[in-house]
Amino acid sequence: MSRIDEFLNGVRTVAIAGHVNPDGDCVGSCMATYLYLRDNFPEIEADVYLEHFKPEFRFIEGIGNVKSRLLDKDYDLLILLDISSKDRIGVAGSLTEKTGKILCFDHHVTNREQYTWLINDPQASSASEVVYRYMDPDKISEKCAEAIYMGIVHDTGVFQYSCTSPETMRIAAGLMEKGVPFNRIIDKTFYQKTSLQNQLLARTLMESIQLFGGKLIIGYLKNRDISFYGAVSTDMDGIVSQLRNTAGVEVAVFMYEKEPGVFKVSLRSSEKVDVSAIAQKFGGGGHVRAAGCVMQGSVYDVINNLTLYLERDLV
Ligand SMILES: [Mn+2]
Repeated sequence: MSRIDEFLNGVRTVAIAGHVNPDGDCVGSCMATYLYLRDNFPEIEADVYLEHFKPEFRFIEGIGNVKSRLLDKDYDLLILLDISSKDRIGVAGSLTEKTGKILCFDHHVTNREQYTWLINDPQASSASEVVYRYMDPDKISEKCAEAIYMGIVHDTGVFQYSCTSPETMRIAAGLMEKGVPFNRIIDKTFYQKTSLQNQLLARTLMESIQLFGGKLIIGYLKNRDISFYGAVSTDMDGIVSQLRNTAGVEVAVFMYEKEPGVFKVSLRSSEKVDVSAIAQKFGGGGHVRAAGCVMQGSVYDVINNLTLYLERDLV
């Protein structure tokens, strides 16, 4: 099947869900799918499930209808976006057990789940790009285009990361022709930081350490610092990319202690190292150049465990 439309035969109710800590691509692809259904299939009842997201994403049409708690309801079809693995679905996770048909659009090389339909392209810039290919361009409204554009902007770091392809640019051009306010989306949702985000970034950079002749950079925030600032996970978005921007760095690691002794670890690589392979060693996943996992212990335990694997690639 080549269009979302074809998956909707006989479908009256749809649940749409992304992953925990939803990022721009997750929110963008989920909302684009929701708006595509709302605009073109008004007879279908669709609910979107997402956890807490950045307030900057609130400009997206229809986002006020997002559900953060599971409704007591059965659905004919579950559409999953950008989720990589089932245990990252969050609030709507139990729907995978009781929904007859599941359609998943993704771009994670580590996604090996079994669904009714899994459309996964690890070469694609974003889940937003993958789901776009299954939409009829003539049926994409300007509001739907805004959501897709935001998703692509976020997962490509504004068309900068190596996942950006000529196809990505052609899609973005088509969305621009729909009239999306591209400069406002890029500025307000990607570059603009709150004062708190800037402080967390500054502190992390100040205290970061470099190993292996500067090829590895590690930044971290401990639980007590995060509570001191009253920060939540989205306040730390983008820190790992800034670490990676350091001259000479091949791999950047950012970790924050989400509860005592438990770190959420983000990995980015510039050219050589496959960080998804390293994240998988610790039960995580992601992409070749951007991946993540959860690790236990002190900051130094985490660093020791990671450098064990990174040493081979960086020395
Ligand atoms: Mn994504």
